[in-house]
Amino acid sequence: MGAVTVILAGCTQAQLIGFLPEDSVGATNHTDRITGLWVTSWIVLLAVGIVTWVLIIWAAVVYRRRKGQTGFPVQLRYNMPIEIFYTIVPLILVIGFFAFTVRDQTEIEQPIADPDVQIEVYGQRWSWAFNYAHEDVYEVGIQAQEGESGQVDTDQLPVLYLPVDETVEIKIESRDVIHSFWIVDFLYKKDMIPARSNYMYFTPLKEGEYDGKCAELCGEYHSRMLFTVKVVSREEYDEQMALLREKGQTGQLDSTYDLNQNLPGTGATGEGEN
Ligand SMILES: [Cu+2]
Repeated sequence: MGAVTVILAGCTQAQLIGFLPEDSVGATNHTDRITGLWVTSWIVLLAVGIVTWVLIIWAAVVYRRRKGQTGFPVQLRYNMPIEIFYTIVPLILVIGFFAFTVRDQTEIEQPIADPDVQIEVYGQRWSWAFNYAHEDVYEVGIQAQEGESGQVDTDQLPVLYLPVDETVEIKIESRDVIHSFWIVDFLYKKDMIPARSNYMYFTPLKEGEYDGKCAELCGEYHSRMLFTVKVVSREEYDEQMALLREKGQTGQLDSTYDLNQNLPGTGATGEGEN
């Protein structure tokens, strides 16, 4: 522990969070847990790496062929202590990684019974639609446009608003092919699968602007499938909802707009249609 403390004391912030994005620190109620799993895993893996590298170099140096030696060196096999060591240690590591992953995954995937904010996100080639269920308003975007310098014009990206310190449920859907809903600094993404609903639950804890993108290659303009998340105060959130209402964007953009209308269970026959 002493050695670890000394080593970590000399670390930069970037190293302490395992080179994950710095804005992710405290971004949601889950990010610290995810960073913890990531960093601890790397510390364990590096420790295993150091032991392995030292043993390789030690064996190569100490047991190298000396001048004048001929024939094979002494052949060793069935070394029980070593065989037990390299069976047990990986087993402990695998069980450990599995256990901590399950622990954190269970915590992160825990549904929120009565979320303050309920949002339905549709992925569609190549942008996003956001339905705000409680407010009964929606926003729909277009794929990223180029600004004058050829860079992405961030002002034209669709924006998802979230109120800070309130519990959020996001229902994740697709209108066409598999996309993936990823808010980079929230350190979490989830596939958007046609005819299937996935969910994400979290509480944003830090006001700010975060980048979102599609993380599943979905076609020609996949790389333009970007959005912005703005975590704002409740007042500003309500203002934005009122603004959408003023623009006439009331109601929900539901599955009526899905590309695939002939999925099993929808009652479609496929006859007389194409
Ligand atoms: Cu996509």
